[in-house]
Amino acid sequence: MSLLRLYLALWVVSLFCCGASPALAANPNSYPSLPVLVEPAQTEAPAVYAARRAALMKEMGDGVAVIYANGEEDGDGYRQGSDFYYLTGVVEPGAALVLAPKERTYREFLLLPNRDPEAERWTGARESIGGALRARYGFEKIFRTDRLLGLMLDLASRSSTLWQVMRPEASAKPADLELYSQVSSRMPGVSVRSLGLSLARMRSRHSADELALMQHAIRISEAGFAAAAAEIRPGAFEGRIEAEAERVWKSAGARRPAYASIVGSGPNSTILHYPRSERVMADGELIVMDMAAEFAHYAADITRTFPVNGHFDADQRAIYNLVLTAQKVAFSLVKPGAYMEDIDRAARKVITDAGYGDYFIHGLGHFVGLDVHDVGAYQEPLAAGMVITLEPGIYMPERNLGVRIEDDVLVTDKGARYLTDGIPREAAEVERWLDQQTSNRSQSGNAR
Ligand SMILES: [Mn+2]
Repeated sequence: MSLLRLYLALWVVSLFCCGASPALAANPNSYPSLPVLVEPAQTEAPAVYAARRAALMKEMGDGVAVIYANGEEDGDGYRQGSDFYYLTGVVEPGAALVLAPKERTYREFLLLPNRDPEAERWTGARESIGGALRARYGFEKIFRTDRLLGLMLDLASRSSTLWQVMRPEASAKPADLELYSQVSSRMPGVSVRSLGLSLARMRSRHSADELALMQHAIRISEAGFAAAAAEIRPGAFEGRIEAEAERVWKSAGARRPAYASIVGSGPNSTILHYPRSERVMADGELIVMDMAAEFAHYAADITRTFPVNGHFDADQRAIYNLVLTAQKVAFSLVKPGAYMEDIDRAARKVITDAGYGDYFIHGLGHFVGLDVHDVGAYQEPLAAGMVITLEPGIYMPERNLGVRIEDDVLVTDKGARYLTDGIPREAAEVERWLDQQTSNRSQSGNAR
């Protein structure tokens, strides 16, 4: 725990000393202090998750809910499902959470898969159920998952509403509904009801500690951009830009990129999710970099578009400024009570009025949080504590010219604030900053 904090402190200090990003150094107030994190999973204190479970149980009122862990393996290991993680902080695969607010004494149950000593030789030892594990996870009742159906039947016999809390997926029958139909096939009279957007609404309104983690994810992402920018030049390989950024994030404690990095130069700048990063960039082109880190489970989401040779030509500058203007108009509208739809429409109007409406082919933005495309009530008014992206873009394949500018914006009590204020957006500042990153590289003797 203390080691991690020491590490983070050293990292922040090193950032100031090396002048990697003057914008950051000029703005020390933008470093909220991080919550105490529990290594190695980088979770918060058990009480934080207990309070979230209590809030959700208040919404339920009665009945029973199961929330499955629902995580996925990717190249960087197991990533816990965000609903389950938000409510437990537990990062083990195969787990489930059961909530039963009407019970007299024990209202929440954590279920973990059986131990498997042979598998644990390969993937690491798991703890036995006991006092130590209960204290660490903040649950008085921890069972094995083979007891799940029996537990559900017992709880539902006293309070017969089964709540669907997790957002249903389009692709398959959700695991919770599958379990609920097993319960109802054994026990007549139970009903399944949806809590709708309750958990999504909770997740989208971030606490101060969550915002500190997201701000940190953004700061290390920005440091990655600074390192990557020093490598941008005619003849450079797209993959080198991606590798530099990811190296910096991982060195700073990020487990993984928040999403597959998109680094596209020239014609690739017009491909929204260009996945390959294998082209050699040329003089006179633009490079779009949509890449950011995940830190302690929280995502950042940042896109910058830079000129490969360090200077925008007149055409590029005009398109760039148009996209930037659309983003500024959008930002000016972000405040509690505003609707995403209206902000999208206003930004789109800027681009459409200039004659480029057909080249802005995606939505303006989305919530960011535990997931990069986070849950939230998109049709409801914005509220303080929410973080959204503003990412207008223009993509013209016939001119090999794509521009996207994406920032993460916090809805505050009165308006909004850019959380991603560590990398410049104005074209002239971008050019100066690129020049600075390149000379930092030569001075530090890293030129290769
Ligand atoms: Mn985005």
